[in-house]
Amino acid sequence: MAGEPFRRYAEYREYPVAEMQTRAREFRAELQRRRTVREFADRPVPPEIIRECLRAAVTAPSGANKQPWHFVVVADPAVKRRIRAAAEEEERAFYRRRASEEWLEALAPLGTDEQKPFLETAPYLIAVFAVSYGVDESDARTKHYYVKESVGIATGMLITALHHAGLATLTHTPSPMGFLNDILERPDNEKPFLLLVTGYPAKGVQVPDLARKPFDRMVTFR
Ligand code: IYR
Repeated sequence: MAGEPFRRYAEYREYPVAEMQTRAREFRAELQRRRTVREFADRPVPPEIIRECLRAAVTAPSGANKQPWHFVVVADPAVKRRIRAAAEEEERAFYRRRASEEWLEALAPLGTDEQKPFLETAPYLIAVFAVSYGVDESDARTKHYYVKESVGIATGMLITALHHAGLATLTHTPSPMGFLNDILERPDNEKPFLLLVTGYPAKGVQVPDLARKPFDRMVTFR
């Protein structure tokens, strides 16, 4: 069968069990400190940090290794301003008309509303696109598989990488987000997945005092 040649997985590392335990615990503690914030400082973040975190994200596993994602890093204030204006327009409709009572009630503890100043304050907006199909050299469409799962995994890895680097994020999903294709000039096969607002948290930022569900209700061992 034709295909990619195989090679030895030489970069794999096994750790002694005690070290695995320490690594697992320390990583868990590190992730436990992650909180979504909705207010960002306007302090600049070196672009190399964002680049490194994206390099981590694109190592994600994906359906048939199609890597069906595209990330657009927006730092240009004029582009951020356009994104904010378009997002706030959709959000106004959401909060005033589209959202059900139940949905608004579910959001109440988060204190969200139609104002999205962070879309201009934060130094970076990372627009994540799910690439629903590929296009080959002769302009024919090629299939992608498990696109949402793949992009979700890559986005999770990106959030983790940014947090590990010491940055805060907000997963923002204005709905619908078609305006991102227009503003960022992305083709029709790329569907906006979410906007990851990234930067330092605002000084003294407050977060809702939310509880995580009890672990044993979320995980079953048998
Ligand atoms: N997209 C809106 C509403 C919103 C929806 C969910 I589900 C959230 O977890 C948070 C917000 C907004 O960004 O305000």
